[in-house]
Amino acid sequence: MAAPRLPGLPPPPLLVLIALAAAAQPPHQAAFRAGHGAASLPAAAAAAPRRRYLLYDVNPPEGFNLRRDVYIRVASLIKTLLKHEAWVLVLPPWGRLYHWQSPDIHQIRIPWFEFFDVPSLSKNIPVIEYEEFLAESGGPFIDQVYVLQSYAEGWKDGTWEEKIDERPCIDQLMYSTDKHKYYRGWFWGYEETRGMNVACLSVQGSASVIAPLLLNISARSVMLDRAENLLHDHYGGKDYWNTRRSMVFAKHLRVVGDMFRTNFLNSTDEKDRTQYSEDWTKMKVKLGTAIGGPYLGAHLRRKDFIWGHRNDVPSIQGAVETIRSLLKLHKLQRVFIATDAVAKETEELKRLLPEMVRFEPNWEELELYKDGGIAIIDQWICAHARYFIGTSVSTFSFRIHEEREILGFDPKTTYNRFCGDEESTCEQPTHWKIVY
Ligand SMILES: Nc1nc2c(ncn2[C@@H]2O[C@H](COP(=O)(O)OP(=O)(O)OP(=O)(O)O)[C@@H](O)[C@H]2O)c(=O)[nH]1
Ligand SMILES: *[C@@H]1O[C@H](CO)[C@@H](O)[C@H](O)[C@H]1NC(C)=O
Ligand SMILES: *[C@@H]1O[C@H](CO)[C@@H](O)[C@H](O)[C@H]1NC(C)=O
Ligand SMILES: [Mg+2]
Repeated sequence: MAAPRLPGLPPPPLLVLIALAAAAQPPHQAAFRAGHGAASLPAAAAAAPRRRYLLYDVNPPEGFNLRRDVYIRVASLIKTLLKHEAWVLVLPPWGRLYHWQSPDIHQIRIPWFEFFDVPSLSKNIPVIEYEEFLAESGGPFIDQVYVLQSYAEGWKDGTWEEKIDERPCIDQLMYSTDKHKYYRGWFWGYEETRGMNVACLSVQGSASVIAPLLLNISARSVMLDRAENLLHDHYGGKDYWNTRRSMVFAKHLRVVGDMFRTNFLNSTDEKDRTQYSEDWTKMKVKLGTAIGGPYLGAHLRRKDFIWGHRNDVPSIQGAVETIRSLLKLHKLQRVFIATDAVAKETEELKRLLPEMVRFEPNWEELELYKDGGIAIIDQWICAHARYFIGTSVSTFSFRIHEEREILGFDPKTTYNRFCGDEESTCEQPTHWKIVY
């Protein structure tokens, strides 16, 4: 550590300096300073900075694409914390997602590098995988778990204010104590992980509303469960987009998608005028630059989106009619379809639209990339289409919109959705303009 020198004075002894630095800080921060001050001790002790760890999890039924959105909110909290202390975000392992239903493949404790490019994430905020946390922090213990919840009384007088308070737990606690008084529960499938303390926090507001509390406690590792209760600090702003841009898909998945584009859709970055850089911080493409491959990209969200007979989701026949008229309008011969439809529906699709193209993984590919990776490959191919049409209010479609915004497509080719067969107004998705 370079001792800060006061101008005109000889450097005071190091110990005095540490004491001075400590005195100027609130108690818990003083402890951290003392850690940093260990530079005067043997080198080994000083090697690892004593950083604090933020962990989080999301309500189990939430899907992959909403979870990607929660990451953006938590990242802005980390940015706020970093203004005061050294924190690192521990990436919550993927798994046990309701929609990942492919049988016989291991879909639990999946590290982030299987889906995202972790060095790219690191250019935005400090992140580590969960297994690195285990190694670095000294074991499977989380000092403090906070279960986030809303306020039992709702909004008082209907006026919105940002607030956070420790409160009794509203829902039944999903953690229970073992015979050593450690808390056991779902820690991303790591059964040996324990919580030392669990409490419930009622929260109303954006992610950074919790920062003062985190800076005021001594727990070195803190997990926020049900982190989707935090809202965006600033949805759609520069900070939002920086984090979103840093969420680069893992290269092996992009390569599979690109090979599929080349082999089946006559689409390459060069022909499509796609300007792509491996380094997201160097990418800033003017909207309208990318023209996309010679195909229509369509995301047809089915399953739970049709069970409720929602009126903003079309029948298969309705979707095919829309696809046919778009192919004609944009003079395209091919359509790439991403869908979670059941076999019966995809057969109907194939019958009505024999020329359609899908990414259909064989068993080896499915085992290798998993349901999450296959969904990313679908999204990547849709993101490179000349024209994209998605499903109303599907976060899967929203993530494709953002990807196309980053790639520099004309918004007219992106913010489109299918209309329900009987839908009268059919409002189209909002253009969330990228901010650099
Ligand atoms: N491969 C693939 N999977 C899909 C597609 N559409 C939906 N899925 C799967 O179904 C899931 C979508 O449902 P959810 O789990 O509810 O969550 P979500 O990802 O937040 O997205 P939405 O429900 O669409 O808002 C995705 O995460 C995928 O696993 C698709 O076009 N291709
Ligand atoms: C910080 O902690 C102290 C002691 O627990 C408490 O009295 C104080 O209200 C806390 N301040 C904030 C901002 O949370
Ligand atoms: C592929 O696209 C190029 C133009 O970008 C075109 O000249 C060529 O004929 C296309 N090939 C096929 C097989 O469609
Ligand atoms: Mg969903």
